[in-house]
Amino acid sequence: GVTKNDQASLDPKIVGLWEKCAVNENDDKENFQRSFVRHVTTTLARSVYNIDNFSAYQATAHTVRDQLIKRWNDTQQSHTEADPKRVYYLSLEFLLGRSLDNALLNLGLKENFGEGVKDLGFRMEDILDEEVDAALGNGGLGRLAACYMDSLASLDYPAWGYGLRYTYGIFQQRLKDGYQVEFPDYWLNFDNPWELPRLDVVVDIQFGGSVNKYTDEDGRVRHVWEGNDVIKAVAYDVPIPGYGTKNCINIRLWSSKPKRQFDLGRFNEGQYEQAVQEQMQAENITAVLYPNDNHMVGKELRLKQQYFWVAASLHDIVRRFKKSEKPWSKFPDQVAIQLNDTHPTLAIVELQRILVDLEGLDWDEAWNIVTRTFAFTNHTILPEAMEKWPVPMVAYLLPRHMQIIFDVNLFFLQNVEKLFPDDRDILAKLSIIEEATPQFVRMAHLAIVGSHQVNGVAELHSNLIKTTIFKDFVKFYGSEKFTNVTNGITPRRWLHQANPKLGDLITEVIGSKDWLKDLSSLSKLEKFADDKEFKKQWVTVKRSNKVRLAEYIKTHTGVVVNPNALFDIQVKRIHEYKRQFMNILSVIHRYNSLKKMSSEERCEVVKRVVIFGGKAAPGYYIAKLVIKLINSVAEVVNKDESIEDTLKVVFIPDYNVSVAEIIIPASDISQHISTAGTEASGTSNMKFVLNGGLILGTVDGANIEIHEEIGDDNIFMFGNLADQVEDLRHAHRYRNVPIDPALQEVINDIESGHFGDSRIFSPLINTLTIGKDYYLISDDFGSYLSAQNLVDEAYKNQDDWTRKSILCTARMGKFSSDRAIIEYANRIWNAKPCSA
Ligand code: T68
Repeated sequence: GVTKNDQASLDPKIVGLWEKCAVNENDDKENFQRSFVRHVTTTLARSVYNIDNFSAYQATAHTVRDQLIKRWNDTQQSHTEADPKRVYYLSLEFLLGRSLDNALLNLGLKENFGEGVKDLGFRMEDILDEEVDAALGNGGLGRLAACYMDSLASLDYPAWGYGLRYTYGIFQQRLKDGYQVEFPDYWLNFDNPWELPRLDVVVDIQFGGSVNKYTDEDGRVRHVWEGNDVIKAVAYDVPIPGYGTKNCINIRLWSSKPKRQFDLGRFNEGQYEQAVQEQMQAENITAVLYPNDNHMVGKELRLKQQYFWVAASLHDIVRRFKKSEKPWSKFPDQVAIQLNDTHPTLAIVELQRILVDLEGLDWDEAWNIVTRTFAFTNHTILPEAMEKWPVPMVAYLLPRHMQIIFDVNLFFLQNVEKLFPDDRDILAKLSIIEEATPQFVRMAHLAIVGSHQVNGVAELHSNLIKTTIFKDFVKFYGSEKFTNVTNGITPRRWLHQANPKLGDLITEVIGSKDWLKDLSSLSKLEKFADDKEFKKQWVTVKRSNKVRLAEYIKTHTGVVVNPNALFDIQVKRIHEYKRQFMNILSVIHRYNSLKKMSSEERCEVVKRVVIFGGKAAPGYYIAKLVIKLINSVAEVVNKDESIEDTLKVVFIPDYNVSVAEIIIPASDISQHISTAGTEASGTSNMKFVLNGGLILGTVDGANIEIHEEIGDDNIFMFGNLADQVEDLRHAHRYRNVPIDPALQEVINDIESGHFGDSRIFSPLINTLTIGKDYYLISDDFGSYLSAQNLVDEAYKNQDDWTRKSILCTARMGKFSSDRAIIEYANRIWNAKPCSA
């Protein structure tokens, strides 16, 4: 039938109005100001004589929002008409950060609007600073999803993201006595101009209940799942504008609402509390983001989140496909679904259920459609991060899905048996079900079996998944099913927006802004690496970014740092495998060396500011102790006048996307020092180098490919290699490996009480001494210290350092998320751009 929309678009009067409206009316200064004032008076209902920075932010944001909505509408309309193959990126996390600056830059409005607000008595920086981050993610995985959305939009792919609209994002971190304390991130406190509520797009999601069987007219056994609990999913759309295109894509975030407001019967009986309870339970589902990265927590509510999200998204995707009236066999030609880690793996089961139970397809026909639709990205090989759900929990919440999983497993293992007759061992290893008490569903196995491609996120990582955790799957499927797509980052946010001065300098010297669309054109900078005048400008930019960070540090920690010192930065989630512990231990070593020096000797040393930042999962005791140790060391070092200002230690609280935008452009050295083989890729490493910072890193993740691109002279690599890790761990377990002597000295120093009551830190020290040093800090400590010395030496030659810095930026073309998205589109999704 004809929908409301179709009728409207047929009316020539409305078409005429729409076309007028589709013309940009707010893009010059005067139009912007008109819109600004209109939003202050109508949207905000405030007096124009009483506007503070926050209102100015809101009015500016609403003006930009109007533009976004127009582009969003045009893009979606043109996709509906062209009906191309669509890409759906399913991610439980989208770590978007702030939107205003990004939208202004991507839409090309920043200059005019900047002048517009200046005229009205505001500074654009102050306005931008009013925005709260959208922090619906933990770290790398969530930020990667956000970078990929920027690239999908900028490259005109017909793509949508699907996620959850958490009421509380990642917690806010504050420090009390050097300890992390968590505060709720109630980011929706004020209105959120970057979302479009679609209160009419609602999907009923059921849980629990039972499965009934019946035989249909054709004599086939059919299943009907009757849930006993229904919750509504309401859509909120977040427009994502591309750079240098009118294309604007969508992230659809689902929010849970109770099916009924509350139980009127109970209410009338005077049971007010129980009546409201149902509502609260429903709203619970999307209340909070789980704050663990690289760690599985088997909470029932988390499984409910996953199914709620996946079921609502698939309902939407299937509905859109059905509008085209194409046969089901065409589904994989119209739809590609990318699973961001195993979190959305139930989507595989849900699609099979829709096709078999609701649409009446044969099992095999349906399964063929399913496996041609999905592809799966793995982000870690850490065993504690592997998702597995107890079979009883899945069976209770999703009884029909549990049956389907058992059937998928049965047919899969029958095929395995055909290829490897009499090999009981490989059946147990490949099974989707782990045979323990209780049984578990291994989500990664389900994701592999239900997808046509599986990818890792950097070369080393993609090789490791083929030789370690998934090696038996390679035996069965062959290695073609497994591939690599090295991660990337968007140069729009991470250079153009975060480092405008460097962006302008680059544009000026290479004579165009092409690099924003084609990052490989940064190679044009190479020939200026020895240009005296250019180097001077390069240094000036870095210096001003360091001043900006020094001011931020002063405001947020009270510590005064010298912008002429070497800024040495490690910012990322606090995790044992990332080894912030090793970093702070080396800081203690440095401090002790400085104390032993004469003041003449100290004159010769390179001054350092060692900067840390990052959140620890609230339940991760050891990670929280690392934060405490860093702060205890900082307290002693920073007030020790005897070392003058040769060393300062800073812990920046509440590291998030917008803080990263200040920190990253200011680095001289950043540290990416995970135990080899543990960091799947890392993406901040790319951001630092793109901004002309050098890396001190291990031979791990994307560090290896960065090294390949920028060359030996421009990176400091150290430590044991991934293929040595197993033997080293074995040695720690079964032999008494002596601790590195320099490390032992540092341990003694902590134990002497130099940094406060040493008993606090003994659980941490124990990870090295009686805990088998699982992350091999002792094994890498010597080469780490040597690499640190090389950094100091290199920094003394400022001119050569600047040359290295320029070459770093010049050679980072590969790490654009545009390159990564084109690889996904060509090698995995078979999707083509479709511009509005
Ligand atoms: C990260 N993973 C990888 N996980 O650690 C990092 N996990 O090497 C890689 O660069 C990045 O993914 C992008 O590929 C994560 O960030 C999580 O945040 C996470 C969240 C929930 C559950 C498990």
